[in-house]
Amino acid sequence: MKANRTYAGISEQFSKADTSKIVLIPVPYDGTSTWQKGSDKGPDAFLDASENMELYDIETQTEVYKEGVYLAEAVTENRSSGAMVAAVHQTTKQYIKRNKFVTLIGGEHSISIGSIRAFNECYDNLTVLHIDAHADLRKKYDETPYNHACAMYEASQNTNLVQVGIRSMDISETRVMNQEKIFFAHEMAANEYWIDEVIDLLTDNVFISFDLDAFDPSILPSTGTPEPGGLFWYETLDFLSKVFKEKNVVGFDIVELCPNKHEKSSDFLAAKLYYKMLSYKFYSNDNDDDFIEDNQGDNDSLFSKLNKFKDELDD
Ligand SMILES: [Mn+2]
Repeated sequence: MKANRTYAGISEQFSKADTSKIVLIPVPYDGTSTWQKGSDKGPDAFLDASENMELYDIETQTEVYKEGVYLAEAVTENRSSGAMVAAVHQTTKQYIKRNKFVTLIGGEHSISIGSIRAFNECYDNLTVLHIDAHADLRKKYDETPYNHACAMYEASQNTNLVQVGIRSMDISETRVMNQEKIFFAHEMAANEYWIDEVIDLLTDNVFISFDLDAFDPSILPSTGTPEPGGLFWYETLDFLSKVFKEKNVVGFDIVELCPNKHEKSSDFLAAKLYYKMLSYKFYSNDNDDDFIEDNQGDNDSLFSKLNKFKDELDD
């Protein structure tokens, strides 16, 4: 990555580590993908596109970058997928403890094993809202539990995993999936209430793991394993804005951008998706500031697991 680079080219004033409310961790990892390689180039393409994006969000009438976005040093550990997951876990947890809103850009989906592990250790009763074409529920693949095809297995065992947009899986994964908490794309296409039904299954604390191949390949072709029949832009934004409004989204990752130098619109969509998610987060937060602050004290509820870091946070 270029030296002194900032997210979206924002000025130093809004990108300092200590004052930024938001941290963006790039994880340019592509060790286990099985078909098209190249998601290791995702973070750079995402950042390039972000630099060419308008920073006023029309819908919320906000400029969320003014909350501060710190571009963390990329996690480049790639000696093995297990070592990468451990490094992502450690880095993510370090920034959660500093009370940042932590976001990650991949890289392939196995990075989420590390980010989800960190959030699950820090927040009570965590929901992982998994938006993807693929179920990613294999316990092992190619002799490792840290393959991208296994990205959600751990979450299926120890979080409230809710899966949305799924349209590709192996029969073995049907034994792991929770039928009540999986929204298949073909059913969503015929169910106008799917958004409300998903939200009803979420606990208060939600981590979103967004695999870009959830989108229809007609609007996002540059991904490792494109699958027909995916989500479109406005229904996705409608869904996300409601999740951010009704739940405490504690962080998110966006993965599987596999850039193609002849097709930049996918990079731009990823960049815009990220910015929309931040805009929704801080728009809803600003509207409930008192609520959030009240809960950060000795109260339990949303931030209770964070209390164990209280001494470190007070430093
Ligand atoms: Mn996928």
